Amino acid sequence: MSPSLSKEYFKGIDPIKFEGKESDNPLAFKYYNPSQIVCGKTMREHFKFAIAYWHTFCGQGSDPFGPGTQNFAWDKASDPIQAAKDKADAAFEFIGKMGFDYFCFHDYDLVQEAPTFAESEKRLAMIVDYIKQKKEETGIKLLWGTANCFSNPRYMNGASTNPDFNVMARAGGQIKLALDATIALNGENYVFWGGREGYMSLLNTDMGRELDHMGRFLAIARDYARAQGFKGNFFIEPKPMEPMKHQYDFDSATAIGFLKEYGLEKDFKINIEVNHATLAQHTMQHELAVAAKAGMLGSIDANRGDYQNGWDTDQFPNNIQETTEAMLVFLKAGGLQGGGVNFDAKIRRNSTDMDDVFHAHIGGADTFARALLTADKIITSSSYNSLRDHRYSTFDSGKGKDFEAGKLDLNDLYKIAMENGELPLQSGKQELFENIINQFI
Ligand code: XUL
Ligand code: CO
Repeated sequence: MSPSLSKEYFKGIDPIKFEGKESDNPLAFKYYNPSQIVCGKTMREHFKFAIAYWHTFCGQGSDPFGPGTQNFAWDKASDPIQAAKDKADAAFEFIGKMGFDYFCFHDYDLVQEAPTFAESEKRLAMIVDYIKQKKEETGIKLLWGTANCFSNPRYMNGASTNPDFNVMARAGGQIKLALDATIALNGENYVFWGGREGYMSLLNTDMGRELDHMGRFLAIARDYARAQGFKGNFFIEPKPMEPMKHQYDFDSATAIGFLKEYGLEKDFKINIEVNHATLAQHTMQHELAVAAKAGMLGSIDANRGDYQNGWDTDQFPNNIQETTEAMLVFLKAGGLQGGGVNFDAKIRRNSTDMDDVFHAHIGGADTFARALLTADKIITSSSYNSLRDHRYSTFDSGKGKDFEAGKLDLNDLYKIAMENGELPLQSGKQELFENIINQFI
């Protein structure tokens, strides 16, 4: 069946439009107005919202206590290629109706992995051709591709860090094909999430050797993609744990240190996920600030955790306060380098109506839009920036300025300390800063 003759899966749902915050239409954006300019760019350009193929079109809602609850109309064909085409039809219909421009995928989200590697390669080539046509028809683009090197039992001891060379080589073969697919689909970026790159027990693990293998593996993956003409960014997506007890890409700071140690910092940036940040005992804004400081703020996987549960619940974003604080860092950094905001989030197991996934993405987009508008107002019409700058004003002139310019040594500090005597306390004014955020929400 040619893409243009495909059937409608989300019947009765029209394209989602911006209607403003007075609208009572649940299937309309209240804050996300794609063409509205904020801080010099349209919201559409700031965010580059993307749909995560795995959650929205593959995730059936199973949990450790029961099977999936979703009954996807595109998941009926017994032939894997037909099933993959049906899923692509549903995906492009959904993305188009949301008015988003991008999607993200793992290789085996697009089509089911085959019993042999050779057959998997054929299946991927077929579905990539089909999706290429869908992209051309709709103008929808690929934000990033990746490889699922964590679900298949062969990767239970890791992929690029597997102690068995042959398993590592298999991961290399798989990532070559995922890079080929990403390049064929004009992907703007490529992600590495090291789901099983880490350990369950340090007792049976040679951590130094595994890290060296991972560094070498990422370098040859980059070299391959560059040789094929790929100009986009590579992203590392940090996560501290789950599924492993300890994952090597623990958080932004750890991943940046790793990239610098292995000479990968020119090609790689960071893809920061909210729920991964909170699992690492950080806030999202902390992770964004760390990546921005290193010039490596690449992309965002948008979702949220649960305050009471300590695992990766991947809920849709809805916390305006937290997202506003994240958008303050985002705007200060000048936005994302090459990436976008990918909804790596899933509806709850008991959300089983066809419209639930629309409510979820509308809510996520509105949360980011409202937070961006609020952060912009805080920056342009409050004392927030000047209050923060004022805390550092002693470095703007005199000896403080000399220190920043590298002109003072420790003896100079000793002399200044002697001359100054005891110093008055300077308040951090945290509560005032917190009140400014609330005032503008
Ligand atoms: C897992 C996760 C992944 C990556 C891509 O927690 O976030 O879906 O985003 O492999
Ligand atoms: Co993610």
